[in-house]
Amino acid sequence: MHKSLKIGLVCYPTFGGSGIVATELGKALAEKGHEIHFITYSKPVRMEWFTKNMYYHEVSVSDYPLFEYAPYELLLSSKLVDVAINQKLDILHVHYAIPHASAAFSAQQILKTRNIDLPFITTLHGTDITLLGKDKSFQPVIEFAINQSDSVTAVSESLKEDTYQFFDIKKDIEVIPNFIDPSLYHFAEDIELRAQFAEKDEVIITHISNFRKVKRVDDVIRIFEGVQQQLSAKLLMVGDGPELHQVKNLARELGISDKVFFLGKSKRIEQITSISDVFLLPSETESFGLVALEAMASGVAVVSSNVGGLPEVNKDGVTGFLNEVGDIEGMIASVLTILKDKDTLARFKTNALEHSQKFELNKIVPEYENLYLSLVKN
Ligand code: GMT
Repeated sequence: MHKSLKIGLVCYPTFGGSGIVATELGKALAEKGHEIHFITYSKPVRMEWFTKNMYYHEVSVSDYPLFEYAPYELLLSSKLVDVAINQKLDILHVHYAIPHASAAFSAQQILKTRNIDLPFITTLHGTDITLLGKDKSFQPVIEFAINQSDSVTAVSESLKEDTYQFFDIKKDIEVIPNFIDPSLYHFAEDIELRAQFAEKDEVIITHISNFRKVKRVDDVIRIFEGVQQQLSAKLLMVGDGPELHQVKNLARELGISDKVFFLGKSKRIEQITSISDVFLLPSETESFGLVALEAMASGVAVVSSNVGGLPEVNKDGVTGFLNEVGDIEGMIASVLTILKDKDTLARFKTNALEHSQKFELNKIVPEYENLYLSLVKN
């Protein structure tokens, strides 16, 4: 039995993949007997009301007339100091570099003046490097905070390479991929739910995201438009975000809105993936694509772009297909190939499920645990 640790976890508590990874990691570690302290501005969406060994500390962002923008990073650093002292944290693990890594560094320095040594790990998730991080307005601070971290992990080989390319990084970056809890996805197909959207002989195509530009949700609609000309199909669009309004209009303009269901945000995406045949993820950039892995764990074939970490998750011609970003015609052809007959679809679905097993929680969580143990002094 490993030493049980008191671990502070910092993340974005919303529907984004980094917050989901952090929350699922916290749950798995709590289950293994570690004490987990989430420190963030609201309760992580996947955190249950009360789970043994799991605690939540809110960073309250107060209004003060002088501030046009509340200084979240300072408030977070102060909270980290407070939680580290009062809960006697052994280690801090921050998910998403901006602004969590620099807040952790500043908390670490403050704690040093009180003779407390608190190592911190930064996990890079994607847009903190590929979109925001390399922006000149963040770059110097992010580079510094990554280099000051006691350990740095990235969620794919591709993100690791991008980080070395965009920044002057002096540290080794360890790749620890996203993971899934397989027990969540062994969910029998919900026949009644399926019947709400599609006839027996129709296929269901699904997309789940935060509907940001980077997800290219327009492409999802256009791909579906091409597919439904060839066979009877329905499209489920799950999530919410800045592009939602525009993409609903596009479905109307293309005359397919009766075949497209916009379902909003969902905490239980496994119910939706359990009734899906093909998952679409045509993103502009994607460091890993957790949502594609979640779909695969439900036995859903994936058609995605070939960027970032997606080729590490979706195996071309095996678990689905990879096409160039923006290659709508190519993606239509890929979906049609998967759906060409029942046996082909079944083969892709089985392969997707099998490949997802490489990323099961019991294989990945010990990698984080070993990293913590290597940094914590007795
Ligand atoms: O995909 C998003 O826009 C959300 C973002 C996040 O940080 O919450 O997701 C990133 O982290 C996930 C978890 O590591 C990865 O699976 C996603 O691929 C990555 N998104 C991008 O790189 C665009």
